Amino acid sequence: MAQVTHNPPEGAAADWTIPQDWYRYTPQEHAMWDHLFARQAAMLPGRVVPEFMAGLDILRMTRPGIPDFAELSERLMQATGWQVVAVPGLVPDHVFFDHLANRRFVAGRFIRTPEQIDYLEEPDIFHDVFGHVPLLAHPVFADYMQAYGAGGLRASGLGAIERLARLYWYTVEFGLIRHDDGLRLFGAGIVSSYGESIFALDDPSPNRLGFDLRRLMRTRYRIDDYQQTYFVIDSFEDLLRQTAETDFAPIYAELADQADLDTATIVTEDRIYNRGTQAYAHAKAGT
Ligand code: HBI
Ligand code: FE
Repeated sequence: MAQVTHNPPEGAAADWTIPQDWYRYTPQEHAMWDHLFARQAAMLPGRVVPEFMAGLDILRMTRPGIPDFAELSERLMQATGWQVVAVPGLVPDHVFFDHLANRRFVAGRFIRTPEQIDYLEEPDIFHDVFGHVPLLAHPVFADYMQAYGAGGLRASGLGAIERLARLYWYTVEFGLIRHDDGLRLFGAGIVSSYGESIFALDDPSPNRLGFDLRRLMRTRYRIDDYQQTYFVIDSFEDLLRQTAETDFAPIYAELADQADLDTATIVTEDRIYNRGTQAYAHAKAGT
């Protein structure tokens, strides 16, 4: 991830928010959103957790064009007390955590260009809003996201941001979930990417391992390619139960002298849904 400075950029408020200026989007930018939306909406049913598709309906995101954050936030506020605010790009960790702890999801307002359609450095509005926002309409996941923000503010003081960032990465960004007879996608980094929505579920290459908080917090991740390991949660309720009530300080202390695990490693305690072939070569991945 690009490094962020610690003063809000020109034109941003002290909390790094900026106006979305929805009226300034061009027809080409709306068309880019519609293209990306149509591609994912056609391939996700049956692959993504059903609550994600329900969120698209609850928030009326199936309407064409880039969503107007004011309208989106009105519906989201009614559903779970969350709102979506625009920021220039990545914000400092403590700013990010503070927004989440106050049920404000920070989203980029720019959309990728045709040249960037399958890879871009920073999350754009399609990653942030299509990827992250639908599940914020789900009460349990909404509570988990707020608990994560509160946990982040606590972790900042404990020098445990790196461990906690792995929890976000392997659930909110790249999480899988058990469903009936199989696995389903829910991580925003996956569901906003055509290629990874297929790879994460169907490809024999990556490991798919049962969620284990301590083990996950020791596991490194890659930021510019498909994951070599995906973690599978049993349910959003279970994820919330394992994280919301838990003060992570003892866990950080317990992990302090345990070495990190590389992205593709499997350990004996792992619940293995798929032992990956790791055949996928490192390449610029789709977002
Ligand atoms: N800023 N805008 C934005 N979006 C993110 O997802 C984000 C961020 N800053 C920090 C961050 N994510 C992660 O490193 C946190 O888990 C710490
Ligand atoms: Fe994201």
